[in-house]
Amino acid sequence: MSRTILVFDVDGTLTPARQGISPEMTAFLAETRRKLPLAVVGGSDLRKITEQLAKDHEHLLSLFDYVFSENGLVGYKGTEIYPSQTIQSVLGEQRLQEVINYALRYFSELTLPVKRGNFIEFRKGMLNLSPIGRSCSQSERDGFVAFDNEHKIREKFAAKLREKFSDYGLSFAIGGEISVDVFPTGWDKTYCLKYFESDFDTIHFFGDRTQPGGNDHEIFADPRTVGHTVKGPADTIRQVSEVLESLKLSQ
Ligand code: M1P
Repeated sequence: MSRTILVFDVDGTLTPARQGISPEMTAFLAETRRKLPLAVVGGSDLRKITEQLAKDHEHLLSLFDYVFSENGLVGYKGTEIYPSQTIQSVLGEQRLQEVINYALRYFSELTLPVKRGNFIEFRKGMLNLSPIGRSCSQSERDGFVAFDNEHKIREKFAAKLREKFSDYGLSFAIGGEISVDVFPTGWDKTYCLKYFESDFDTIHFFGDRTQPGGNDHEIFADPRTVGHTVKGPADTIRQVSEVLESLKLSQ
């Protein structure tokens, strides 16, 4: 049998956006892992992914063969951590500040139903820019999602960023619901593939934001993967079950 691995996005794939995993999904993954190795690759930082999928860091690492946060900039094989890089080391402080200052200016001119705090989250391999602010409540988040669907706040913002910083070697991806991720081009989710591509003949990837501009697009479209677009956790279970059946691995 060929060596196959299943790789999962987090938000909208294993869990509802920014929410916890269900007991049903946890049990399904455990059962699936008895048949095939599993990896997870989220756009969020490790703290958020841990909160969503597990009791704590050690528990998270025990659930998957590979765990990647920030698209793979922070990665583990079992409990072994891979070396990582930083966005500031690649972009340089001056350019980094230009992007930050532009985003803050742009946000200062937006009027939204509500604005809260933590507009810029500085991570190891990316900036996460949120017009409403990451400290909004769940109901404020839901309100922003509806407003953004109607007024395309993030699409317009990401388009401006792409235009303004076209020669900075940066990518601007709409991953979740209230923010835009900014990272050096190539530091999308394909970044994690280098750690295990040579160990597997077939890499199935499951994600919800697979359209161009979404943060699952590059890994979904990559020739090294078989991409699956899912509509949410229940659809993930359905599509994984189909893959297991096709491999004659279902019960
Ligand atoms: O995993 C998808 C995204 O999750 C969060 O998005 P938001 O808070 O906008 O719903 C962020 O952590 C983002 O970086 C990530 O891509």
